[in-house]
Amino acid sequence: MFCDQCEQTAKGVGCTVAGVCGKTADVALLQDQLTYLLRRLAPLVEQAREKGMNTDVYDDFIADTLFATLTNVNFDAKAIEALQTETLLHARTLAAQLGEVPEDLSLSIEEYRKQLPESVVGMDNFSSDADVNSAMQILLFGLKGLCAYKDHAARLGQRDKELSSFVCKALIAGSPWDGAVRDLGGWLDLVLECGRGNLKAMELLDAGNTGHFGDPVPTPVDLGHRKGKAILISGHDLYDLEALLKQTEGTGINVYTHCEMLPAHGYPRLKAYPHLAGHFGTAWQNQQKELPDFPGPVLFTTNCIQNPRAYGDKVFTSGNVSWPGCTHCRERDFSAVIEKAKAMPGYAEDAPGQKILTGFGRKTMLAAAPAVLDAVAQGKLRHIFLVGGCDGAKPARNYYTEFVEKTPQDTVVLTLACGKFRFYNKDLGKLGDLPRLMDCGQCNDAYTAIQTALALADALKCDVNDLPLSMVLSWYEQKAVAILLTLLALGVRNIVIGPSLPAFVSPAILNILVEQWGLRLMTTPDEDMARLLGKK
Ligand code: FSO
Ligand code: SF4
Repeated sequence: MFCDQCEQTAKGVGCTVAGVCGKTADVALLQDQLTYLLRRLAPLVEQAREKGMNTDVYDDFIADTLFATLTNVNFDAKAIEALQTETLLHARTLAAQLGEVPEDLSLSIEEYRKQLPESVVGMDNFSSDADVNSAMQILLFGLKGLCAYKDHAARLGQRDKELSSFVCKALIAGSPWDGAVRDLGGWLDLVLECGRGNLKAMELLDAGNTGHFGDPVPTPVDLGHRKGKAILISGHDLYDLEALLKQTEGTGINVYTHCEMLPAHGYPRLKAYPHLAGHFGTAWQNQQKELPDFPGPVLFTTNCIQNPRAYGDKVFTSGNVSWPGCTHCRERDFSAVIEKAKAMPGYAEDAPGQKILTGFGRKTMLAAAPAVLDAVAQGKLRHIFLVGGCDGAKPARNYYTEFVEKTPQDTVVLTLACGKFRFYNKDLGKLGDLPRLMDCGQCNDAYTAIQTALALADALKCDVNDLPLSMVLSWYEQKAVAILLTLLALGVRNIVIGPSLPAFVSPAILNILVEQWGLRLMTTPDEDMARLLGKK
């Protein structure tokens, strides 16, 4: 196997024996084959689109299936094999509808696998040019992140033809079905197009989430618990959470959020359920330590799942997530989770805990923009930091805790995604009426931060890079890659990233990112803070 798609890749180079994440070599190969099969399907979908056929089913399938290859999503060989078979069947059906009978599509899935080229493995040898290869990897990993958001948006009824067409175009690029010849510049153009596409995907998801669940409002969330049976829900799928809340209504079971589900508490339609009781635990990488203490079942709706070795019997999955041996819930039927909750002890006593705030969504942030501008004009607000992104296991990520702790009193911190768990329960106080720490939501809510920054720049009639605003980002998996590409495509400069640089970025491409975008690897909180505040 060869996989270098996430930040914890072995030795900072690539996982070759087994994934640090727990992915086996068998599953890694099946996922690479699946990506190849999606590349095979993509040109057929494009042809169908050009002929005016409705391709929604295939477009949704592609995004959903590529999502299954993201880090910490699907570890189940059987589930990936089933997706391979489905992809081949889709390609066969579509080819027939288009009046084609390509030889390869008449093969069985077992025969198809046997005739695949060696370069299928890990995308590490798609091109002999190291920089082109790097750009191809950046494109694929950014595309995976984009597809995760596109998939969530489609579940909420939000689709965009142009975006679906880009996904196919990006899958075809560099595949045997690609007629184009590109130099490095051509590949980098596609990479930036992926960033723009991801902005669209996040916009669709924002429209889907706010259209269905209402606009998030600042909401206190209890880190304690209530007496009674309990279910913990993790991942990013708010639609699954709503279904679980409906199905547990009147049962006496309380529902608690975990990790990236925390911002769900800010959505009016979700917080209206009185049994959405609170939040349990911190970021994904602590789950093996924390989840055994939860007295009920745990439902994973998206990444990040880890090997539930000591508590697999109480772990349930939905959507794209799968772990061998854990019960998978289909069609949002969570009756198995509910039965498990009834059989488990739950909490014996009420134990209210610390209250933290979430829900600083797009509308709330945009409504606060005049107050922010006023505070800037009066010299009361010196700087805005966006400190967000993914959390992870590396001790170097303490940087983010320290950075936030060291932000001066005349600055505010916006945050999003699971990286916030490094400091989410810190009381940073207030600046005027504004809390100094504002949680804008999940990783996809980078859209909120972007819209807020653009609105501030618009009001001040300046470039977004001239705002007193800095982005200090942490990355782990492919959604973070997609968000970074979006920021680069928008021309956002001087972003600080950490804890380490992606293994799949070649020195020459890194040089371009540094020269043209001023991208920097984090140093120390003190040094970066001083530089970002213009003191150095
Ligand atoms: Fe985190 Fe995992 Fe949301 Fe990621 S839980 S690491 S960027 O999946 O998506 O922030
Ligand atoms: Fe390794 Fe990350 Fe790939 Fe898992 S997803 S195999 S940890 S590079």
